[in-house]
Amino acid sequence: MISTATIASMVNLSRKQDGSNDTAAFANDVAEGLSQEQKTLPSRYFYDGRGSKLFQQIMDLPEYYLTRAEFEVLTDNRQDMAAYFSGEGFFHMIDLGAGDALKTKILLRELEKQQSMFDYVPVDISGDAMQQLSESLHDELPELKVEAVVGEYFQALEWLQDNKSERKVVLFLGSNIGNFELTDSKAFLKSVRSYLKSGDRLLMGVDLRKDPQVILDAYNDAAGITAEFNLNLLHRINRELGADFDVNQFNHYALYNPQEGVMRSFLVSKLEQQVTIKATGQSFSFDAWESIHTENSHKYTLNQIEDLGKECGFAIEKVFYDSQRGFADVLFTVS
Ligand code: AVI
Repeated sequence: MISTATIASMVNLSRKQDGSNDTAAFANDVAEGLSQEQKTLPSRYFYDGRGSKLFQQIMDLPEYYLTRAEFEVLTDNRQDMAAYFSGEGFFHMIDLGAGDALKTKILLRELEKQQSMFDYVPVDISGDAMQQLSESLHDELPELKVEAVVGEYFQALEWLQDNKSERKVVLFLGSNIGNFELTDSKAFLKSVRSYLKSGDRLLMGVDLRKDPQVILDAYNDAAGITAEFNLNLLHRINRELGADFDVNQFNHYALYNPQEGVMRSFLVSKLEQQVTIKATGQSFSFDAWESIHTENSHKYTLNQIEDLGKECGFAIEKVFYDSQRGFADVLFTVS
């Protein structure tokens, strides 16, 4: 194994390193969510080690069209995209939530092929993921300058503001915007915009409205992987917060509302039961068939995306679709 120092620089902005208490924040969020009338748990806690592995499996499922569709968009349009990015000289390519960057690598290879002048700044909350990505890029694209950032999106953008004055191309792929509430997606995009200036760009992956059955199947797969992914949240609370959820007594339930364009996921208690969480010293009661709301995945029309961008200071430069027109990577300039 190669040490990171020799292959790429890695900046760690994560709160973990200064000893601050991530478990306490998790415990607070869980207690707050379960105290509400409609119980809720934040979907960002899906991604512990097991949850991330389950999400990798989801992306390979026949029903989960999103990842394949975006692969197709990036593969079919890579030359065009690279030309938009590199037309005006050197830039930093900032990949928010990079993970294993399998999709971004399509663009990285093309940019290298076109001899574009850029460096790559993957950002992810997982230090392990950034270490592995730095190593794999060193093997696959040894010429590429990589500066991985471990931290939250906004910590990373703040850091970029202080450290990188050159042109920026921000990637926010994979329909991650869809997991935000509308107010949060506006706040997020406005914040990204505040770190950009004229000539900078944002490429954002969005899942578009389509046959409701296709969407429903994607979040309720026959193999039950999405159910495991959703239920893993309870396993994580048991493990990390000393809770006693009987996970077998909860069902995964996914529901798509075509009027709102929102896929909602729930965990439903099969019976009346009580759960105790040691970390907070609290107990929570569940009625039979009471639900915990765990995730929203928004599906958009292009008009909605255009309006959302406009409100946040972005103008659409180009929309890249997959062949089914069910998924788009939207290229924005700052307006
Ligand atoms: C990460 N995110 C875009 C996925 C989605 O489609 O909302 C998470 C996911 N949840 C269930 N399946 C996949």
